[in-house]
Amino acid sequence: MARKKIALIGSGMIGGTLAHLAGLKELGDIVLFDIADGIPQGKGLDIAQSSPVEGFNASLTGASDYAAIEGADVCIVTAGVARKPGMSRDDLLGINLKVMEQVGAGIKKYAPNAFVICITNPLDAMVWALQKFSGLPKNMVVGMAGVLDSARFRLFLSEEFKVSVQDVTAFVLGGHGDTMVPLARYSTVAGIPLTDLVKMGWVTKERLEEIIQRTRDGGAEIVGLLKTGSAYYAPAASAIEMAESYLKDKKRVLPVAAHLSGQYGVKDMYVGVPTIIGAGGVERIVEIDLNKAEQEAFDKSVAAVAGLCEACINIAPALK
Ligand code: A3D
Repeated sequence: MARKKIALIGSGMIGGTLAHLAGLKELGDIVLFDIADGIPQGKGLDIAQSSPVEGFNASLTGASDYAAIEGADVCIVTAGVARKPGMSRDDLLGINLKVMEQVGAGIKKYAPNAFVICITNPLDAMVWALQKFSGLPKNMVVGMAGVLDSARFRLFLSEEFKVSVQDVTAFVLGGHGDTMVPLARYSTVAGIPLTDLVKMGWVTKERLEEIIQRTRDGGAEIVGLLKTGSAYYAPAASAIEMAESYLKDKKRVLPVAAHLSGQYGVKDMYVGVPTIIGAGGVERIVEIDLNKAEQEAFDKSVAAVAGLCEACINIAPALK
């Protein structure tokens, strides 16, 4: 069987890390793409030169022409700019929306059968626009955010409880970051819900709230430390987990920004929900009952995403 082909559109900090991880895990041959000519070629060559040492088999090439992504099985999109001081969220949205238009056209032309994972921010709006610009089936275009948000939550919980990260599961819904909705009664330590752990005296409600807030602010905490950029190791690892579930038909249950067509009462928007990712892309959206407080938090999150989509439509009316 021929190797799978993975196209990384955007070869910056996350793109380079994705290439390294995809190589180490032998997910397939890797094409790095970027408009900054030389960067994808240089990173590809550098990582390829690590393959004899690490002992993995994968070809890594770099390109600044979309023809190079032809026939890709997976495309992971990080192209765009990050917010710089003095730049409003709308400024960023306008710039990255144009990038999504170009990327969408490239994928439509050269990789129409790919499973597409968008990481570019503002995530929930960019993945929505990318699906429309590319015209790919909605179950084949997703956004990465929930895996990262829940990984951050799991890490902080494991540190709090002094248990292995492997025994902590977290359930998050909603938009990325600020409006993320962690569901304590579905997040567990070895199957014991956080709500029970509060009753058992493992953690107070107030301390749990602090951990949740740190998770929401997880991206900003890293930007504050790095000063010149945002997180890239954990975002890349999260997207690779999603790509692997698709490529190996693992049917992992993962929180992703998925297209909703009525689920959770939401129509034609991308919002973070639990999904099953397998060879059919998003094979199922897992719908759970929300209590009043959870529903309110989810509605607030959906309203924030809707606001971003409206802003996109104002810039590019064709998205309507
Ligand atoms: P960075 O290192 O700046 O890489 C972005 C790359 O995109 C650069 O190499 C650019 O040259 C390239 N690029 C710009 N415009 C285009 C274009 N039109 N076509 C092709 N390539 C282009 O950023 P990064 O890798 O650190 O982050 C990438 C994106 O991910 C940003 O939008 C971040 O805000 C976002 N991000 C999202 C999360 C989520 O959890 C959703 C987490 C971390 C970062």
